[in-house]
Amino acid sequence: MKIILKENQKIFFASDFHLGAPDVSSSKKREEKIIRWLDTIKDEAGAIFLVGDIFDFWFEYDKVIPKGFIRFLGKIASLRDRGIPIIFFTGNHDLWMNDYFTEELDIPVYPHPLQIVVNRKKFLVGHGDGLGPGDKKYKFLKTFFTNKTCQLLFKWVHPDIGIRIAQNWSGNSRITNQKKQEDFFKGDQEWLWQYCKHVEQQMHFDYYIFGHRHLPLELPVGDSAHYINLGEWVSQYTYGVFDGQNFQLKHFKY
Ligand SMILES: [Mn+2]
Repeated sequence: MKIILKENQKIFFASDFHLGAPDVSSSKKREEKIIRWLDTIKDEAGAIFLVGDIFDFWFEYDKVIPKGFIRFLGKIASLRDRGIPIIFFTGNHDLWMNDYFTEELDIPVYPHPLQIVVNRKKFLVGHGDGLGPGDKKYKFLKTFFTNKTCQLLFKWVHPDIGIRIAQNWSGNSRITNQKKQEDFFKGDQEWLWQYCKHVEQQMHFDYYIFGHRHLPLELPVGDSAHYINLGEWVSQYTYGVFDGQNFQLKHFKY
């Protein structure tokens, strides 16, 4: 993908909104905050990348999508209709996004990292789940989650039951993650940082941009590359901005 930014245009990146979690009222406040953020960036946005785990759970049946998030969906629909390119990535919580966003909103959804050239800088962008060494339990589970037969079986469970089961599961995995304290910086053992260093040996990117870790990070990869982690919007409200020259991680405060 190639993007040429006009003067004063910027590219924005955010991930891990986890809309729907942990309950309706806190998700709604977060949704309002995300909408305020989108309103502040819309006039200078040359493109908006939403880099996975936007929904705490998402599943597309043939004729049904999950209830909720209607203001967020309306906002991205209106930004897209104004001509702003919006690019979605699936995360480990919403990996069952299918073609609904593409058909209804003209928003492509990528299940894997994407190479992007913006002006003269090279980016590798993705959610980041399952990349690098480690995370063996998740990689094992992902083979079931992405299995066509498993998905078909799930689709035939009534949505009221299927979605309730999935939401319980999704809530549990986040809670156990907190217990396991996955959300602290592991230094040299950071899987995604290791992954970036590995890729950089074969092919150069200026910026590696991932979510998934829920930690806002800006780390060097070799001499001239950077690994950025976008953090999350449950408590930190961090996002990335690229102005054609430089990349910055920012906190949204309003
Ligand atoms: Mn997440």
